Amino acid sequence: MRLFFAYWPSPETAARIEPWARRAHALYGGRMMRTETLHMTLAFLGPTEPDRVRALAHGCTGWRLPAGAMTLHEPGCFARARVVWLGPGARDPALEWLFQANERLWRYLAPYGWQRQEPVFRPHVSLLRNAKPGDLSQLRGTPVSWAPQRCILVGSQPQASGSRYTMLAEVPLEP
Ligand code: 2AM
Repeated sequence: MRLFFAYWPSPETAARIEPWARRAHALYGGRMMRTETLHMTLAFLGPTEPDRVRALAHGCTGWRLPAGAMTLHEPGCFARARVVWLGPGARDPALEWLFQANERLWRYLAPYGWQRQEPVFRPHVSLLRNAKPGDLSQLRGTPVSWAPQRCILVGSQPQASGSRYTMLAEVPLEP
């Protein structure tokens, strides 16, 4: 099973992101993320053996991650991966807590044998997969305010219709 940690939106927040996904789908095609699977990955760990999954699912419940607020309003894409996403603006102020959460998570992970894989953290919520991203300035919508309340350790199993996600554990957030 592949593992990742992600901030998981409430159903209400996910419902406010969903219109962005619909509009993106009309513009760029591909496969829309289902509303209940929308998330912001903080750390992707990749394929992991069951023993390590169990140890991590137990250990991470004793961690603490920063909490804060952001506004999702800037569309972006990973053209080669054919992903279209929505993120906080790259230059938005007051996002330090989010980058600190990412840093702290990788520090917690080091004793478990994981090192940061991507050099740069690009906070985003994927909207489409297998898309053909075009002019992103056409993708507009209502900004979505989001103060994440949950950080989840997720197991992902690839399937023909898209990955199946299992929530394995929850990392407490700072009050
Ligand atoms: P993405 O949405 O930008 O594709 C589960 O696959 C989650 O982990 C997704 O949110 C995905 O980001 C993220 N992820 C980060 N790096 C990944 C990688 N190398 N392979 C698969 N997923 C990755």
